[in-house]
Amino acid sequence: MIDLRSDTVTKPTAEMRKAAYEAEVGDDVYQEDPTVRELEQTAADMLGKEAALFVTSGTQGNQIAVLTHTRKGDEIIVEQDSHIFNYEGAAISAFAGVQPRTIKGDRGAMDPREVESAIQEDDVHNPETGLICIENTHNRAGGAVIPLDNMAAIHHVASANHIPVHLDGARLFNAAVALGQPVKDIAQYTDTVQFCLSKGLGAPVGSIIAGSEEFIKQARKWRKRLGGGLRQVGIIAAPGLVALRTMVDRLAIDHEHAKFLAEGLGNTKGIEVVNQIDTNIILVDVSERGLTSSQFVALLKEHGVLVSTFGPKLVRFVTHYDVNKESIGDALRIVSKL
Ligand code: TLP
Repeated sequence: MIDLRSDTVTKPTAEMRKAAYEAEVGDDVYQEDPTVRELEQTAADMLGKEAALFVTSGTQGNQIAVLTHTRKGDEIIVEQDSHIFNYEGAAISAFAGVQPRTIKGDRGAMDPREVESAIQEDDVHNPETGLICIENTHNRAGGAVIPLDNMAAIHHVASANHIPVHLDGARLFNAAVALGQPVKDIAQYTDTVQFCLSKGLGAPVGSIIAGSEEFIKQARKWRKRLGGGLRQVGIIAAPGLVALRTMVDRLAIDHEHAKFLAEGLGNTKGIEVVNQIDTNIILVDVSERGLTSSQFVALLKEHGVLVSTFGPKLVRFVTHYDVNKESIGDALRIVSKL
């Protein structure tokens, strides 16, 4: 099987498995796991934030951020196609008790003027705007990199209105590599950040959230309330450290592979690549031949290629380090034959 469903499918490297085996551990609820502490400090330094917290998943990280920043009855501004709004089981409403106000972005980037006008006025009838969320790279926009000037402008509007900005940076390192800038340069326009260790970076489990010391203190409490206070968790933090030390620069290879794959798919009759390839995600419209995305996905699966549906007409291909150029060439030959 050539698995192009997601970069979440990557398996830990030999170095990660060795690091897990050798990890020094302690009880992390007592903050006594040295490996977790090292991971959190390393991540905080990379992001230019005061503190960081290791959490079980990207979803848990985003939800802890929403819970920590907001109060029940608040409204939060999210991009219409964002992961937080579309793919987290309405957790913002189920857990934090906030309602979303959506803005349609351009390749995932919200217009700062629209963000400004979506901020609620102080009135007895209105919810309070408690948080503004940005997603970089933007998944449903096909791995689009949100430009730094856009993030700066939104952050400016947010600060002027005393509203925090949270970044869903599940694929933040893909954005940084595509921009050729350190993650710090992106994180500077946010109050808090979530990034995933278990996507393109290849670690088996976990995400990081980062922000001020005070934010992380409150976030730690929310993590515990949600049952996410883990014990000798250095075992899974150790591969995360290896991911940050060894897997960042190579994301550029995944981006090259995505361009190569998109070019081949674009030259295939009946398939239209609908996104600009900034990073590792390709979205194709398969409707021209009268196929639904589910039929297309099933057909490819029968022939050894795994991809995922992204709506009735759209199919998503994601490149990652477990799929080399040769396998991508094989996948292209299978698609064009079919
Ligand atoms: N995305 C997954 C699916 O949930 C769609 C994928 O395969 O792309 N933010 C963004 C932008 C994400 O893409 C994801 C995962 C998450 C958050 C959640 O991360 P996890 O899966 O660790 O909870």
